[in-house]
Amino acid sequence: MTSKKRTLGLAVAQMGPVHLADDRLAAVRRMIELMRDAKSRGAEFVVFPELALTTFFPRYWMTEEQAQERFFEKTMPGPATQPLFDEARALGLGFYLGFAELTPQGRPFNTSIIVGPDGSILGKYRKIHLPGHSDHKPDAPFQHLEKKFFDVGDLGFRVFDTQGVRMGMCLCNDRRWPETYRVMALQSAEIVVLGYNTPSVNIHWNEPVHLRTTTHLLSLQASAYQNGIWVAAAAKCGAEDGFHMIGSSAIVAPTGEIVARSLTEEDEVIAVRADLSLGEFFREHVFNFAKHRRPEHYRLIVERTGAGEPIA
Ligand code: ING
Repeated sequence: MTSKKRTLGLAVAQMGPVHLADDRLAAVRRMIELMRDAKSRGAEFVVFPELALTTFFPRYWMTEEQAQERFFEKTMPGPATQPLFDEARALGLGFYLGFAELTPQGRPFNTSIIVGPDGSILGKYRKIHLPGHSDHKPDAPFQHLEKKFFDVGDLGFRVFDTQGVRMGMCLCNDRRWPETYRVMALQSAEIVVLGYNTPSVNIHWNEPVHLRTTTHLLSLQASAYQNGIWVAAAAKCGAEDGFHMIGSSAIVAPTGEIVARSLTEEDEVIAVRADLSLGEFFREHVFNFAKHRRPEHYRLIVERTGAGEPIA
């Protein structure tokens, strides 16, 4: 049985370092160049990184007020980001963008949006799995203060219809948690897009550097296969003011295979024509949720937060 081919020109726009001295306009200018490059490769949708407009500021100790003043967006689009929306509309491109959001009520979130090819914001997501810590670790080589600077996301994991596909989104650490993708696959997601900023060095233990890339790709590949979805992940990477973050931006097919991967740790576009019917085969057979799942045996996943005693 062959499904009618449905495809989407899917690109990931990896970004190299954004330094403390770089302002949003410099980042947006780079992103506009990446959009044009993606368009020239047949892209219809482009994925940008997490916190794409600024340096990864959770690595620095400061007050919440200082962070919000310098690194958060009070409006989206705002004066600095409007040119990105204008360019996307001119090129007829949809896109995903990660940024730090300060709501009108003063709540801080690590946020991403999906924007349609007409420049309208179709969906918003606020990061749920916040890694790191909220206390100052003066002896650490750098901080990872996402639990200090951001509230836990309050919008859940949702799926949006855009450009003829069912698209879900998440952010960085979310990609390591299987629940993230399963909740969106249960909403019939066909593609999950995400951005990330992943330090090469683990401040908690001397984790071998290669493991960061291994676990990053493993998370994408396993989740794509186990949910019959495409996964597209965009890094902001390279050494930001000397603090290195991994690249390995990738587009993964529902087979779990990496079909495109970045070669550099700089601004770089990778692009594929994603065959959405590929996911249908896996969701129809191996991972036919309706036919094979048994939620009555999965209750612990929702009832327990941490690991506890074996059930009697
Ligand atoms: N960064 C890292 C990430 O999840 C991390 C933090 C790395 C946590 C490795 C655990 C292991 O890729 C962000 N921003 O979430």
